[in-house]
Amino acid sequence: MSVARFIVLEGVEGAGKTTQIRLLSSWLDALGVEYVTAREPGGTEVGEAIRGLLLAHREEGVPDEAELLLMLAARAAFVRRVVRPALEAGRVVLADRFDLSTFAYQGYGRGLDLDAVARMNAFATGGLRPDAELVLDLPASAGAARQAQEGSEADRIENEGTGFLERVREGYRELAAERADAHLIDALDTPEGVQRRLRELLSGLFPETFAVREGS
Ligand code: T5A
Repeated sequence: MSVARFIVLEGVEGAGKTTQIRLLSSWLDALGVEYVTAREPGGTEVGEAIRGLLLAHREEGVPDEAELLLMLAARAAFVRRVVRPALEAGRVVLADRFDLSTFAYQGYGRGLDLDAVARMNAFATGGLRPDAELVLDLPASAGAARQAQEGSEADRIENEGTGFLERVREGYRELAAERADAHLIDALDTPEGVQRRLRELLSGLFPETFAVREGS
């Protein structure tokens, strides 16, 4: 039986996705599980170039439809160049965002039609779905406060403000309630507490993948 799994971390800005992927990587190293990590938009040469286009500040702004199509163009490359090859090689993929971000940001945040987003997303992914979507949930203002404390400069999407990001958060909560593979996790806990919860969840869902390998 293949132990390859496609695991996605989701949530608003500053929810702790990067932090948790780093901690999950240490866990997988200790278990002797082979994995790759990647972020979206990004993860490939073309995806990183699109990320630069999307997150830079633009005087003219970016029409919502153009934003959606660019996110999906990056995803098409990500699926074909990173996710499918890794899964076929029997590796775990730990992704920082995937299609739930598109539903939450471009659907709930920007107000684009969710059915249209779903159709175009299915074309971009070729129907590939994550095995688990771990949604780190916290008020958008708390995520923004973490980022402010970090001192990082806000990108174009973060600059949309807390009203936009609260719609995104509500979107995540609704989507997580609808999707069987999505799990809502309280991200206000400490990084260690969140990590403990994620490990428990993954070990329970996929015991054959997240178990100690012989020789490790
Ligand atoms: N986007 C993306 C779309 O609109 N549509 C799409 O389809 C896709 C794929 C990507 C942007 O693109 C948008 C969404 C985004 O706007 P990004 O940089 O990948 O941008 O996403 P961000 O969420 O902005 O990434 P961040 O790195 O800022 O947030 P993280 O990864 O969630 O948070 P992290 O781990 O970097 O932590 C942030 C700070 O909080 C601290 C950390 O030390 C750090 O300082 N922290 C905690 N503090 C207290 N308690 C905890 N539990 C903490 N966990 C972390």
